[in-house]
Amino acid sequence: MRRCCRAGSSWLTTPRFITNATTHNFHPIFNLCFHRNNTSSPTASYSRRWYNPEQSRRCGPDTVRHWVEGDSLPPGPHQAERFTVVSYNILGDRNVSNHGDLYRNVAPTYLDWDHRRRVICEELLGLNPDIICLQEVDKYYDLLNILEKAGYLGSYKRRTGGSVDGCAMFWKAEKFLLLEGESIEFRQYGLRDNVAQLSVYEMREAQSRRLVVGNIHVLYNPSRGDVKLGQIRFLSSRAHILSEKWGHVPIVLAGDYNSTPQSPIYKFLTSSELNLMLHNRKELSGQRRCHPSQVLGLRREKGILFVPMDRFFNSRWSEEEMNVAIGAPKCHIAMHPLKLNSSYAMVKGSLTTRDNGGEPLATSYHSNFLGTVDYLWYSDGLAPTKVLDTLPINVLKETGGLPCKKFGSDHLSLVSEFVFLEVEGKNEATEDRAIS
Ligand code: KL2
Repeated sequence: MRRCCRAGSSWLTTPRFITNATTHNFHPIFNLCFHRNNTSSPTASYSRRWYNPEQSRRCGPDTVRHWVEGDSLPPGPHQAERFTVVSYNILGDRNVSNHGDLYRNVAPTYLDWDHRRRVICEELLGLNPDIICLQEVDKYYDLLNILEKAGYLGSYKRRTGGSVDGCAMFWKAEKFLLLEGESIEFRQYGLRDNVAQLSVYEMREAQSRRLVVGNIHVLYNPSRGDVKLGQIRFLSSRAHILSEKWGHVPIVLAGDYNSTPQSPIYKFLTSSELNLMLHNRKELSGQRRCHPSQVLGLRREKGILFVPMDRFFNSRWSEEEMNVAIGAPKCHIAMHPLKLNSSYAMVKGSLTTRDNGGEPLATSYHSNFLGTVDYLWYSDGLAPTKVLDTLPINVLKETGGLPCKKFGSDHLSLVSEFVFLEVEGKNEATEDRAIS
């Protein structure tokens, strides 16, 4: 039985968080943990004609996120072997200016990097996670400066090409030792300028507990599902190789997959394979169905009569696109080697925040998109014990768009606690082989 977490839980910052949640006051937890003396609030004047101070005011008390606990596990040695992971697309500062039209409902103060950096770091430090996976990082050293004072080490991989942002991972030095780190430049495999990171960690207090963590920001282009599939396939395959190398260790894959829970790409992630002949290559990611006016029911889908024809004509795959998606010639089935579950889907939350499959209704909101693209995937050998629920659509709607006063990005952070499980057949010999 799953339940919403209330005061009295023993985990990390939870009791304070829940206490504050119930009093609808988000600030004290952050003040306790970070910038104790920083009481500053945004002071810029709101002069742009579209800014609605009423909307911004409402981005306050309602935007409380609640912890949801998963099925309780029988007591055992694994109780101590828990860790928390955050996946967070923090919205690159350069992307704010490059895609200004997406944030026309947002007060300029809330788009300002100094403000966003403060809010993002307060949130992260308040959560006190063991591993942080960020995407769209273009001010890595700003974040490292703050996070290393809180005991984190970090690694960064910038995208190739003209982009200035990339992926960053931070981990608690006192909790995890980095055994191996790898970064992936998808360009090297003809898969665009996106990047990903993979790290192998060992728990300092339980050295038999090792973990592979991946962090990816998948290509945005809604039409190029073939490239998205190729990138995800490649990341899974590298994660699998690292997992085998270090003794069949469990895997967490965090990131922004630029694909929705209703999409064929999501199905590919959960079922480990996808028959491409059954899908329109331009509709693999589901992104096109997430315009806020569609999601909020303000507008009917345009040209609905023509959709079937459109799908028919676009469903043909060229040999090259098949190759990009699958990585092997003359094959229609894309495959990846992992057995993955999504932590939010496995720890069901409030019906106001989740879809039928348990995924958040939205992890990202701006003028052109309201939906879910971020995930925390995990393999056998782990179980999610709690997740930080996202926000109901009506609450997001009231913000008028992200970022807002309390949330420093156009995405929400995803946060999950995991526990290591005993895996049948795991023995010392396997571990010894991995070390040698
Ligand atoms: O969807 V994102 O935002 O994960 O939140 O990933 C990309 C988009 C990010 C990096 O490429 O920049 C955003 N329209 C809207 N957003 C865009 C576009 C676009 N044409 N191009 C890039 N992004």
